[in-house]
Amino acid sequence: MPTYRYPRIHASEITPEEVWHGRRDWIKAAGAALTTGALGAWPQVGSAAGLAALPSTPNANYVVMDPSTPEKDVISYNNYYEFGMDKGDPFLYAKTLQTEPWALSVEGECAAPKTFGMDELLKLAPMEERVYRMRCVEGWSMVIPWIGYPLSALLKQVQPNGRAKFVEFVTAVQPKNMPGVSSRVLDWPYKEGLRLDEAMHPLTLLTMGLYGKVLPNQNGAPVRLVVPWKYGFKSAKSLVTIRLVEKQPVSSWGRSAPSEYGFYSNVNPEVSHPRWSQASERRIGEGSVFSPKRKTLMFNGYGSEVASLYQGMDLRKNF
Ligand SMILES: Nc1nc2c(c(=O)[nH]1)N[C@H]1C(S)=C(S)[C@@H](COP(=O)(O)O)O[C@H]1N2
Ligand SMILES: [Mo]
Repeated sequence: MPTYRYPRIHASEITPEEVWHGRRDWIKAAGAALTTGALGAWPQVGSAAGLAALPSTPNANYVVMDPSTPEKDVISYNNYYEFGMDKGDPFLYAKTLQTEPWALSVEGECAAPKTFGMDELLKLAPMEERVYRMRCVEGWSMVIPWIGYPLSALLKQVQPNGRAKFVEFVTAVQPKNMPGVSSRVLDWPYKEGLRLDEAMHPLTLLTMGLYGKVLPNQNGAPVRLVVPWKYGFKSAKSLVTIRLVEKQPVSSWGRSAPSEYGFYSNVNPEVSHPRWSQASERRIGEGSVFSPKRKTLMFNGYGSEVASLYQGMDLRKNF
């Protein structure tokens, strides 16, 4: 098994820049292992071995009674179509994603548009650990300890103006590094959108880590969105542009199948996907495929926090 460089100091002593550069060292070490053919055991499923620690403070307001999904499942059962359509593809192929250098541009209807480097993003606001339930539109779910801070902290930096009503999220396209983008399953880049008030909601997390470490590539390194009351596809990975806009943006899934993937895509057990029910879910890592399913909760269990955003709206029409 190749030996990767681990940070040798305690996580709490690491500054954000050291975290970032630790990640780069790891990526270099991994690259060297690749070219020397020393990659027999790459990567160990079990934990995201070798990824730099990302210090954070647990936020006690965001905990889940159910146990967290084992790390090995969180990092090996993924949807990241840029790296293939099978759940195991991102784990196998996303190591080619180029995450250094990285820039995230926040632009559009705002007074102070700005491009942020990772060093800056890592210290923009206090890093929190938040355990969220995640529900994929395909009928499976996980409980994941994410690390990040509210997206609102970033959006406030650019001072949205009065015309900003929606937020568009655009993710990375690296044709040489992403075997999936040669396929026409989706229009690349993968895009998503939220209403401005959804984007500013305290639950909406700009996410840079999970399970105490920086994000594995397959989970959307180096920075992604996490919106826990919506189906998983709204949580766009590997963000490069966040654009404040006046009109409701069209998402990649909405463009490919508008009757199946609505703009809102709030988790709703009462509104079926046209091809399957959304009333229940299989929790990954729990029991077997024969285990009883769990009942899916309205707004994925976050109704007390987000239901007011949709007061008076017909959630069947606005699916
Ligand atoms: N860029 C990009 N982001 C994406 C996807 C994708 O294919 N490409 N898949 C989405 C879907 S369908 C889900 S369920 C979640 C899965 O996140 P995870 O693999 O970290 O659990 O990522 C979402 N973000
Ligand atoms: Mo999903």
